Amino acid sequence: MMASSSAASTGSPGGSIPHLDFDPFSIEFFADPFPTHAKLREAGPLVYLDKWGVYGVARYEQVHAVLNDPETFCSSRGVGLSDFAKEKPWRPPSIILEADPPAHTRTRAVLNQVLSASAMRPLRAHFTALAEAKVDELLARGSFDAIPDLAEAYPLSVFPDALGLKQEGRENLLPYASLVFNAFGPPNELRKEAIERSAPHQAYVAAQCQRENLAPGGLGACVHAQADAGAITHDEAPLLVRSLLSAGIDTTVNGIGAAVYSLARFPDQLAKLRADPSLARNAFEEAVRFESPVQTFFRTTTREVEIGGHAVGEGEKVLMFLGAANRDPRRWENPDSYDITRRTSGHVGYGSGIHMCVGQLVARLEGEVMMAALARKVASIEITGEVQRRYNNTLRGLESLPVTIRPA
Ligand code: 8QM
Repeated sequence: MMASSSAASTGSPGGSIPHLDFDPFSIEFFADPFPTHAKLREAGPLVYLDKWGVYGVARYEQVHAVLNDPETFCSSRGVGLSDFAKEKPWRPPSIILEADPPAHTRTRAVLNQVLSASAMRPLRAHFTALAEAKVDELLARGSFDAIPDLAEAYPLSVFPDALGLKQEGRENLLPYASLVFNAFGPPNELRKEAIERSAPHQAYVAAQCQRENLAPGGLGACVHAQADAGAITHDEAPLLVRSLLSAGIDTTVNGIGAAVYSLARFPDQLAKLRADPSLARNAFEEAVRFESPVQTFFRTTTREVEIGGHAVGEGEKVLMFLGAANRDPRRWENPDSYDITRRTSGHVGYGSGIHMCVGQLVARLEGEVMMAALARKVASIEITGEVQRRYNNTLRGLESLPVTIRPA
């Protein structure tokens, strides 16, 4: 990465804004983002990324501040690079993610209810049983690929059923999610190829959002029931179900993948978890901080604003490096160590403020029960082959993690 010193002066009190010319959506960066994250944080509280003509924040303080000022840093112009005020979105915008108050307040309230703590209670026993069954099955095999066979297989075994999806067509779920997260990025190969191939995945998702395709009693049906209750209109319900299909699977796949990869790399932490399985929930949370499966999001400025002592105009895109904030040494002690006993609260892996992950209780439930099953049943996780990374404009995770596990 190179930082040019020919930054244009803004005349703001902090001096000139550092201009950086690296591509935060390149394969080289995705392969090892951490040295560049450090340079981004050290360059200053605000940088300008020449490659895409956007501002960037990588320090915890500024990322947190941007996330918690939704009036100034709006979502309704898109949370990817594309500015919906200037470009047509690739799909009808999400009515929760890509919305601002007051519109957001109403849709958020609905998903808050559908995904509330009381909605989790009836799911817990089944999610636990399937996590235990998955670990038993994998122990019987001994050697397997922890990405398809665990990180993907487990969420796919619980979440689509919880939603009430029919069996047919579920192979579209991961490709659709991968598309959604690639589409937040710039018009690079990852985004263009994903959109080119997207028609069948979009058609599948659109159909599954309809009430007649959602099993009674499931989370999808609950969203439609909220329309009966008058909280949203009947045409909004399918779009909110679409949000669950967009954000509900690949995120937990990469969260669980991060947790298993972390336990495999840091056997002392697996030992701690085995000694005290009540650490399961925090072990998952720490993996979300440590790997930050959702690496970045944008906001768009609604007015002139100061960030880190620099003036930023209206209508500018600001890229938030959640993964860099989650390892900012200004905020975290030993940020680069995976420590399952750390106080993880305040990490921005689920965002912060009014848009903070509405599905976080589902994610934590899946993560916790899988970590608890591993804690109770598995003595060791050994990486036995080449670890391959999966590249996506927003998601950080692996394509392949060959492991051998031994029973406790
Ligand atoms: C990312 O479609 C949506 O509403 C939606 C899509 C992606 C996300 C969230 C919501 C943050 C997990």
